[in-house]
Amino acid sequence: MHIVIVDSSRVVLRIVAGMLEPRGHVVTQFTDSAEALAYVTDNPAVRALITSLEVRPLSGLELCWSARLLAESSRPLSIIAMSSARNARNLAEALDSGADDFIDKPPGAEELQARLRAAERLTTLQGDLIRLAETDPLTGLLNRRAFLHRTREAANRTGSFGHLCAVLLDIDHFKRINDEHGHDVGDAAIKAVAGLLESEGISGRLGGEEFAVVLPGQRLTEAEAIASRLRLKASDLRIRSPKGPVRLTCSFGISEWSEGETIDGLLKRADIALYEAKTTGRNRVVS
Ligand code: GH3
Ligand code: MG
Ligand code: MG
Ligand code: MG
Repeated sequence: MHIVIVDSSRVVLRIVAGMLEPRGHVVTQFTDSAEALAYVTDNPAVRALITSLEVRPLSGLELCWSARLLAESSRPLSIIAMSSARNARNLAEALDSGADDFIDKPPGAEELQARLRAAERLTTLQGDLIRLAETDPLTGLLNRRAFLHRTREAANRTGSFGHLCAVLLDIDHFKRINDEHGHDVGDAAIKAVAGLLESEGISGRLGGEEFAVVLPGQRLTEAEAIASRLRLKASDLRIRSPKGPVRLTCSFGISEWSEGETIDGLLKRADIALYEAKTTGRNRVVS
């Protein structure tokens, strides 16, 4: 596990790290609690935060609370408070501030390792549940809800001066593929198109054979270039079927976000563009 430990004393940090590193854990040490929070925020691979209650500039309780907010935004993270003054009040305050567990400072090696094994069981389960809740099982892309959530987060980060575009795409005459080749070949077609999108921005399956890609940091012309490339790649696909390779095309609609617009509004405009692509002949990109 990647573990962050926070204490005002380098000696304590070294002692705790010395209990964890030989067990294969990756340990990052901080004496400054604000720096620790920034690091945990920026590094999603961190699975456990062990913080002394006696730290600065954020108090240990404040750090627990901020870390709890991270953990609640779909992030598997175990928070363990540590204090040399272990009493019922400290313990209750730490747990009420978002800590999952409480240990003595300095902890006993055996106890610390056992508590981390318990923490690891929970964060692994939490990670599995988050993945299940966010993923479309057929394609492995984000499902609609997770896609919208990530897109809103990206728009919040983009602010007034940044760019962000949405691309909606839909397989053309998909019903024919299902009708002529069966549902399994239809599913394979959906997976193949999804495979083209995996590496592009924030990509999700909105439903059926309709997908969306949100491209943070991209202007309209860049999004158009990406969609044109995807359009060609889709028309190059050959889906295996008992009757021989099946070909398909996709239609694309693009919109560019401007600050103040809702994500629903942005996607609605991309959908109108997609509709135009469908009604003007399909296998095209409209923005
Ligand atoms: P258009 O070019 O206008 O998009 O035509 P279309 O035939 O693709 O039209 P439409 O979007 O209405 O058809 C979608 C079909 O996709 C209807 C539904 O039966 C099928 N479908 C939805 N989800 C799945 C799925 O998970 N697997 C398969 N095989 N088919 C699905
Ligand atoms: Mg349709
Ligand atoms: Mg379709
Ligand atoms: Mg459709």
